[in-house]
Amino acid sequence: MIPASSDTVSSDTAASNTAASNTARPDDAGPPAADACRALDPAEMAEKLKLWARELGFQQLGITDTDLDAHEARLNRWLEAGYHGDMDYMARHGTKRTRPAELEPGTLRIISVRMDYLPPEVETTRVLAQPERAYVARYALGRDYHKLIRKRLTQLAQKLQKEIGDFGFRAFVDSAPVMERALAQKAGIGWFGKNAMILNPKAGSLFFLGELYTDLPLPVDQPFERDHCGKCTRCQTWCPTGAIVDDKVIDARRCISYLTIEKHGPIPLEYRHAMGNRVFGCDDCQLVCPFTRFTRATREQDFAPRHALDRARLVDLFNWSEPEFLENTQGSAIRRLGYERWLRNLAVGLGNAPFSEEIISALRARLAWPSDMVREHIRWALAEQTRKRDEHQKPVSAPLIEAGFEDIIARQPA
Ligand code: B12
Ligand code: SF4
Ligand code: SF4
Repeated sequence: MIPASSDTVSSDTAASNTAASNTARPDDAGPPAADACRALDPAEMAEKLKLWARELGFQQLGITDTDLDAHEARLNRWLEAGYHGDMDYMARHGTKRTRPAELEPGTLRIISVRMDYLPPEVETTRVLAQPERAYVARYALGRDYHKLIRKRLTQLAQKLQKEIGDFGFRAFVDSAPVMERALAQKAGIGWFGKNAMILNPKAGSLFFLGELYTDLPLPVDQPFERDHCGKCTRCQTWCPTGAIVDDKVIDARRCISYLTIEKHGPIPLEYRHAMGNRVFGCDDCQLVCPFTRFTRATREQDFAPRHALDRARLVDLFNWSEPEFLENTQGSAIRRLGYERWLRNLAVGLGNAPFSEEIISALRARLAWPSDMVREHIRWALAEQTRKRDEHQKPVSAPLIEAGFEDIIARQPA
């Protein structure tokens, strides 16, 4: 295992999260793990890891090898189709993403973990149905997950080191060229849904994934082979922007998550109405999924909503000054968006909200904002608002609820 280096940075949302924990094997540390005489045999190590993972707040742990050949071909097709849009980091790392030992020399096994994130009592479809409120993807309501999960993964590896001595490992969450979903499926965590999410039949898909790359010759788990989607196509037919272009294939350029979090320039006009009140990420293809009803609430305090982000009014968030934005999003994944794109996204939400004088005043108050991009989105929103005023405001529609999708109020973990 090598120390963290800059080439592991993949996403612009990862800048502060790339320094994965690393216990490098010193040159004189003796024979590699595979040959060492250990206090536990590999099967016992795997058993202990599963037990400790639970104690550390993970809901699942699986182990797999480094063979991602089938996924390399799929990733290449996805990139060739241009589905990554402006996410250059997805194409930047050559074969490091699909060949784990090229990213971390010596890697033999990957330990994949799942951590559920929906806080208890947090509403989902009910907020989507109130177009004057902001919908923030439920993974981003609390503190940024990267640090928390990486720390727990490191603790997990260190626990094993205490028992068996030194070995090489490196922890990853989201921010490096790692095929997290493919590894999770191979490690038995869940199957690839038509919405491209990893789903578990007992837990849905509202969870994060994380990995430990290691040089330990651990026994591998069975891949999750069964596809539970069957004939269901709810996610595909529901996706507001038609981003699920094929079974398990997302054209990111159409995905609201990409448009609101990853995209830097203006949001294309064709998607603005479909965005509704989704101002940071999108959960629709999970909310309509029948397996989401099995979601269990997280116990992690870090994931609890901050600043009422689970039910805030769009106009209140739009009125945050830049210092307020920086203060209120400290330690949150939202902060990396930056204030300009925050205003951009909220302006779209306000344009989609029912007519209100308060909204018109808030938008007008920012018409002189220095960024061309923000001003253009504000002008669009004002035009939408005045059109609605002139049309005598149509009744507000609550499509998800009208279509019979109930809110998931996650239950406490068993
Ligand atoms: C880039 C990225 C995005 C992009 C592109 C999404 C995408 N589908 O690729 C955007 C910004 C749109 C995005 C959105 C979201 N993301 Co994202 N994202 C990533 C990231 C950084 C890379 C994903 C990637 O490699 N894409 C490349 C494509 C080619 O891979 P793929 O979509 O997984 O495609 C695979 C399938 O198509 C599969 N496949 C195709 N055909 C077949 C056939 C068979 C038989 C099989 C088995 C497989 C298979 O093979 C492909 C290659 O493995 C990962 C973190 C990471 N480093 O892995 C997080 C990650 C995938 N994202 C995550 C989350 C939570 C989200 C959002 C829910 C956030 C939100 N609420 O807004 C949405 C969901 C959108 C969606 N439905 O995918 C989680 C997913 C957790 C889970 N349970 O699956 C991850 C793993 C981050 C994490 N550490 O938790 N994301
Ligand atoms: S996250 Fe939203 S926009 Fe993206 S694929 Fe899922 S439903 Fe469609
Ligand atoms: S909504 Fe249906 S098709 Fe989509 S992931 Fe869930 S089960 Fe599969």
